[in-house]
Amino acid sequence: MSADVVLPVPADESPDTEIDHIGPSSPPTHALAKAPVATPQHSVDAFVKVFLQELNTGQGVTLSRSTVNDQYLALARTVRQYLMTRWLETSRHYAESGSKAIGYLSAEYLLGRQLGNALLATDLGEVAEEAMRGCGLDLARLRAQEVEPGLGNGGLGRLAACFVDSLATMGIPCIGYGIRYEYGIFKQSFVDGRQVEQPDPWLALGNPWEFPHPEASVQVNFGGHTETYDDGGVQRTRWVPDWNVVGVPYNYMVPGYHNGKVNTLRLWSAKATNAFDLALFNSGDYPEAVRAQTFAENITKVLYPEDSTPQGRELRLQQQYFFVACSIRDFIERVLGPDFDLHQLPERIIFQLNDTHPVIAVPELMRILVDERHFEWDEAWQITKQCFAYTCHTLLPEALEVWPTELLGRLLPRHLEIIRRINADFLDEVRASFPGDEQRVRNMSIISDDPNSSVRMAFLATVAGTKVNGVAELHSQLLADKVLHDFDELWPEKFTNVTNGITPRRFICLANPWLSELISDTLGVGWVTDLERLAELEPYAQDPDFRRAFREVKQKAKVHASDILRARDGIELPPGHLVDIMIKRLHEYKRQTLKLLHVVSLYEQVLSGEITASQLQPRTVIFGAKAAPGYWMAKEIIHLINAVGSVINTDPRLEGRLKIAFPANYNVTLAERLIPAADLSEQISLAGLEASGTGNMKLALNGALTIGTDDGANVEIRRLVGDENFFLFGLSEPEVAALRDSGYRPRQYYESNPQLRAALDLISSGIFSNGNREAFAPIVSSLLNEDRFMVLADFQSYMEAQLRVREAFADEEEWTKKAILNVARCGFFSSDRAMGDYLREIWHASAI
Ligand code: 26V
Repeated sequence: MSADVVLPVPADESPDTEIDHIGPSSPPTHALAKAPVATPQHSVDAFVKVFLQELNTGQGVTLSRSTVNDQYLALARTVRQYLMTRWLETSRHYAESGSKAIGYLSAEYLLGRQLGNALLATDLGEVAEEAMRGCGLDLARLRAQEVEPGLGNGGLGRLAACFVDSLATMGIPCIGYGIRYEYGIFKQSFVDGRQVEQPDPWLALGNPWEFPHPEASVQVNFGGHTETYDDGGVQRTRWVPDWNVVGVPYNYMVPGYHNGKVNTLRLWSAKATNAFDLALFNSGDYPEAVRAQTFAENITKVLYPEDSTPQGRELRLQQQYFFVACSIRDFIERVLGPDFDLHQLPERIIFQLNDTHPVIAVPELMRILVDERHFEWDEAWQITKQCFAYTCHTLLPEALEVWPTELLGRLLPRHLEIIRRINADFLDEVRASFPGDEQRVRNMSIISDDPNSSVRMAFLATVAGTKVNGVAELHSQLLADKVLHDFDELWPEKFTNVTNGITPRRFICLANPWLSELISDTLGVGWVTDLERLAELEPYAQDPDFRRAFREVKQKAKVHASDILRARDGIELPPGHLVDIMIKRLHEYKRQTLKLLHVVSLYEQVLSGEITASQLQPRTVIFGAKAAPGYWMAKEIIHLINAVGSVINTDPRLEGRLKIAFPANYNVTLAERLIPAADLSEQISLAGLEASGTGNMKLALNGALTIGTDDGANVEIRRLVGDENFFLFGLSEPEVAALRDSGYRPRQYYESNPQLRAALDLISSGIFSNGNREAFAPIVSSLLNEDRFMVLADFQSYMEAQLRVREAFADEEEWTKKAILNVARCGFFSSDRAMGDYLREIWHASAI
């Protein structure tokens, strides 16, 4: 890899640093190390010195006049300096080794805050804390100033962030490629209980973690037509585009944990090209020139929500092509260099396609090889096939991307031609393997004709990828058996599973310092990079002292979460409550309504006198969820959760024993605060629909017990932690399929289950809507009439499982044992393990 990733070099002459407000430990006057790229020493004095220098020369302020934002920026730049040398060295080392790299192509990275992670990776937490104290500042306050980069929607984006963290920690050469959205996932607030979206201008206060490299910009073309020409007797095709933009790379550091390695995340930002502006400007149409510029820069303006509107779709395809075109060009021409022989490309790179979003990279590489580098088609295809692997992250049919050929052909005419040829060759292969089976040929065609001609991106990825993987065992099996069944029959060896994982650095060390300390005191520190070592905690489940310590950890986390919720949302977490957490995107298949029906039913049972309030296990149910702005039903469900919350939270008949807390704007930072406080983890999707889930892993690793269906990675969690430490309920995937086939009639459940009927009737009664009986009718009627996700079918089983939870929680010692065993048995869910699986099974690469 070229050493183009590092820019600033700490000054070797220290400027005048100011020394007011520093307290007892004034910075010494000795200068920084004289080497041009030096790592400052790990001493408090040295740290303070660099910090003040950054404040003075970076922000242009003195400490006494600085704002919290100035202080945060200076601190971030200080920590950054400690990573610089390592970044340079890592890049140089990778480049010199000539080894195979991973190009992780992802339209989303949900990174979370950077400062804490950088301090953790460099082991500078205590130094920074003391240094800030010495300056009269509070590290926690400065950390809170950071706006997290919310460049993702949910699990898929967070997974990408966990994966690049693990690869850096394992010393694997990887560049994460993606999009530098100017606005990330919207900010959510509630007005009268309804979701309101505001833009997320995360860059507004400055971003100390990025390094723009305009000199490494890449031109990206769009539109126009193709033409053939004669090249000394060889017929070739060229693309004659009619507009273009420039992609500017912004590099981000991805620090490995305590290993001196820093990998690169390279996010692309779109800018108008000069030529583009000039042509219009010269035509005398200035407003049009400005409009054109805005148009170009719109490409990376905003992150798309999961279910974008048709108007947004064209822009989304532009985003996809934009970032993969930049990334492939960058890797081939800047990382490998212009003289590299592309016959050897598969020895140097494997591009992992994070879902179908980057799949247009496949025809782009073919175009480069065939049209620009004049490879024979077959040879180009042999190379291309080895350079890609595809991860599928869903089973929902509506989430499998297709692009109308009309749109694709208009935006990327040459790519559509290439896709057609790939498809034609592929269908010949299908015909050869299954002679006479034209129905199969139609079913497998990358280009479908029903109802309109469109390109099925998952099929293209499957045809091109060396491997296709799902993200948990059940998901991978359903992919091979159902969604991509025909492909599995043709190429069974292509299909594999890699169960997701999460990084223990962010989701245990950073999020839960109390648990981390207990584990490290018990086992030593090795578990952070070898999470299976948590198994050594298992015997401690029998140790009453350890159990007490474990409960104290949970208690501290609850107090901390409670402080955060009070300050952030004015929410009180009553002490002594079971903390029951459901945090994930709002989607009908995830069934937040089922959780809500449980709460409403308990309320109804108290109102009707079936139980007394004193029989309730004191419990606070915490929801965290954003709904896609265009997903009407999801937004109605948010409204209902808030409406139920505002009634039950203030009804004295419940004696404060049942509460709903729904903090707005759930994001990675809030997840880090809530997860350690959880007693119960809600993983209640309809079986067969949650590809994996990763919140389930984070919660279990922080000592929450799961109530869940046999879905996604819950299956593996339950197998590992044991039936007795997991609250299973609900239909299994085959049962769901059978019920669907036999004709599911939700109303029957309503009619035959008095508790369910009473809960739904209570919602319809208007009690949660000031007497308005119509307010939530669409939700109730969708449950009664369609219930696509079988909430009513699973209600009874869920209620029974919740009774088992209640009973188990009443026995504090037994509950603690179960919680400890969850932690001890979930080491498998480290993203380090997941990366190991990818490296062995898919990438055939290793640490260097
Ligand atoms: C996409 C769409 C698009 C259109 C309509 C609604 C809809 C709903 C869901 C999606 C899912 C996008 C892909 C995704 O985020 N999948 C998640 O990936 C996680 C990481 O593998 C995994 O843990 C989650 O189970 C899976 O939902």
